[in-house]
Amino acid sequence: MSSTESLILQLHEISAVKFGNFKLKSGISSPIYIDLRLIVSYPSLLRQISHSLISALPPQTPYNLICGVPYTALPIATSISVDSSIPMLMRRKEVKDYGTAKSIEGVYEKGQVCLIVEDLVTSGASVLETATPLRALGINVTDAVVVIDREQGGRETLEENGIKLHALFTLTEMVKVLRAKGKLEEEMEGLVMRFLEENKKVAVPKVEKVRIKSLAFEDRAKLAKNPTGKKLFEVMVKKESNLCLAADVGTAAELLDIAEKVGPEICLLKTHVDILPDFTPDFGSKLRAIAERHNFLIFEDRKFADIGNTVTMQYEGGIFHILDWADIVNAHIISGPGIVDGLKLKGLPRGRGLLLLAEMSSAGNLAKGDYTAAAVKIADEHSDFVIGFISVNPASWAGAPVNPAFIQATPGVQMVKGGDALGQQYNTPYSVIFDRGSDIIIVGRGIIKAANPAEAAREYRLQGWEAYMAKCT
Ligand code: S5P
Repeated sequence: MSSTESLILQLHEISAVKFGNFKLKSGISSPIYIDLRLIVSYPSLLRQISHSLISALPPQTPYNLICGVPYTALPIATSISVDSSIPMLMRRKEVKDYGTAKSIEGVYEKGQVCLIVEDLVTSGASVLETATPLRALGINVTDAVVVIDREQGGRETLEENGIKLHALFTLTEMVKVLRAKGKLEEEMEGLVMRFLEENKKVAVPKVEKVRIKSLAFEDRAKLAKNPTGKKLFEVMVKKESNLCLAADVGTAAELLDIAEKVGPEICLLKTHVDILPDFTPDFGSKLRAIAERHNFLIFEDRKFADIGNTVTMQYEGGIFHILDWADIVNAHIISGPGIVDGLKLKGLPRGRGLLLLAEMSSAGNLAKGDYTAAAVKIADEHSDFVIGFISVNPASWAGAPVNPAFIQATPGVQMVKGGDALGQQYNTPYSVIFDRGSDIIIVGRGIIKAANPAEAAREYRLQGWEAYMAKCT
């Protein structure tokens, strides 16, 4: 019996592979269920798997670091590291909002090569989620080794991202071995093979979608009609940053302080000026001086929503004089295109830009479908003033492709998917930029609540930029 056959039989023996009728997390029913977390209870099997994984690598495979995809592959990576005396790195799935807020733990130098270890590869997304922060730190990732390849596009997606996949066996091979060894009835084998075939087809369009190469920000800057839109693209390229800080702090003094600290990492700083109890008329000029020093733009998140005539007054008047200091403001389109005409009347002569709220990040919001499509239509009609959208999943927008001169900026971003107690919903920088097709990540509490906001901002910038780079190659 080959060592692969023996491994497959042992996995079946300990019920890490089961056949029957299982409801998967995604809601679909599956005749096969794989749970390799169980191997931590069988040390000799764990050791055997680690040895086999290393043997599965071609002899010339370069690596001097090992990193397991959290969580199932962590013990496997640890076992390989201990066995081969090659140091390991650990990726945090959730980045703490206290302490150092690092996403990679361990000692490394730029230019080292890290082998990624994973238990099961389906689309390849989880391997990429581990490769991205490593690459952002200057660590090379060229190879990944896995126990089981589900053959659902993972190999191809990883190949396109410069990662060669080495698998101990495919799911099909595993099913064939179990059938040959009498562990599986013919009928169940048929069910499983049919399920795999059908799910292969389901997975393909998703993989195709992420393959569309995005136009670089440099090229999109040339398409922008609005001077602020153009400048924002240029700042992003110059600073290698697609990070917007949502500076929702308690006072104007704190805001100016965090702007100074985080300034080098961001392309855009977003304010809610009406939450600052110590606002004074010189706030705008103070913030602009910091923005000039660190080369970022200012976005007042005023979310105008009234009729055209009213918003002209709200934009330039009152206590805040937003028009005087904010490069960019935003507006809901609930009141119709007149709101854009009103804001444009004041903003365009000053070279300002406008973002339209096409989608929102909060649970149960009504900005979807026809509403989102209406925002795109209004933007097209005012592309001299509108510079883009607040959006959540622009890759899913139906209909004609959105003009690449428009910038997509997405709130609801933290290192871990989740939410807050009041309906906010978070996605990771990678999924926002790479999967959901946005350009800018808007991050508030992920940065301002961190013990070291500048360091946290740097981590968000690196992850956001790496995901953008991955989209362009
Ligand atoms: O749909 C939206 C639109 C915006 S502009 N959802 C949002 O959360 N925002 C803003 O983004 C929100 O007002 C806040 O300033 C920021 C998100 O902050 P965080 O602390 O949840 O990251």
